[in-house]
Amino acid sequence: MDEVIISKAITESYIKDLLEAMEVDVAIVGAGPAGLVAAYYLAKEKINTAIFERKLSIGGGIWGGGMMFNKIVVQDEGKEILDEFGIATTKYQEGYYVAHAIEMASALCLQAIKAGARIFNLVSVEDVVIRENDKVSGLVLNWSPVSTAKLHIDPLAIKAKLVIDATGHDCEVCHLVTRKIGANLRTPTGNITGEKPMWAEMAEKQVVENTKEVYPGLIVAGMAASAVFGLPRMGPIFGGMLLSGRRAAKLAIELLK
Ligand code: 48H
Repeated sequence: MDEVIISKAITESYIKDLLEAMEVDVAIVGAGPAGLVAAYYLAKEKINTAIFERKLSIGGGIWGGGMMFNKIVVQDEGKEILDEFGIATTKYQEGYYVAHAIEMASALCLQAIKAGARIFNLVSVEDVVIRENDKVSGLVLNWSPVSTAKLHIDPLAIKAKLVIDATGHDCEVCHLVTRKIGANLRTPTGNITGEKPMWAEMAEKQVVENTKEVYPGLIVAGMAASAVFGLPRMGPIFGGMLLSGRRAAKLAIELLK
């Protein structure tokens, strides 16, 4: 075995993927449950999709389950998506199913990749590109360790016809937009409203309803939608995240037409 051949194989194949992701149909920020499910449904429809994830690991908040008990609860509608991904569930009682967090994180990731989505881990989105009549038209990327190490290194940019903010509680892309261009989001105040206290049933319903295009070219999904629209939080039930991811993909497909 030749070390240089191994190194060239890694470098060339990574650069090929990155070049192919520089002009995509949909760029998703965050590889938690909402982002991964959105990527799967988009890629399944042959839509050129890339996910950028800050962390080394893929799966966002799935791994820790509820308070580090690595189990996830879903309702009937959420279970349908887990079934489609081939993730085992056990019925706890009518309308409540339990999945293993590690199986869920792994399977969502695997199925998104197998459907054709490209996932770039260790890449942070630090800004957006806004063009064409104030439309979000791309993302500004940097290696995650650049900010950790406080290095002064300029980023690179990609173009995307649509961006999905699936960054969880922090709704980072929406924050970037409001910071750069003011309170112009399609929310009642134009601003980020902030999450409300826990109310699982209401939160699960509303997060799906509020998976929307919140600014031209920018869809918000998952916990980011809860934060942006001021919805209650749901705790460790994940059906809403899966359904929100699927709705974001459906909305993106309609907008791309
Ligand atoms: C690149 C970024 C950036 C950035 C963040 O937190 P997540 O799991 O998000 P969701 O919405 O798919 O799922 C939320 C769920 O995990 C959860 O927290 C629930 C249900 N809480 C309920 C409650 O009551 O608390 O994943 C978001 C991902 C993470 O992996 C981040 O590292 C990543 O986005 N991310 N990636 N660039 N700027 N910001």
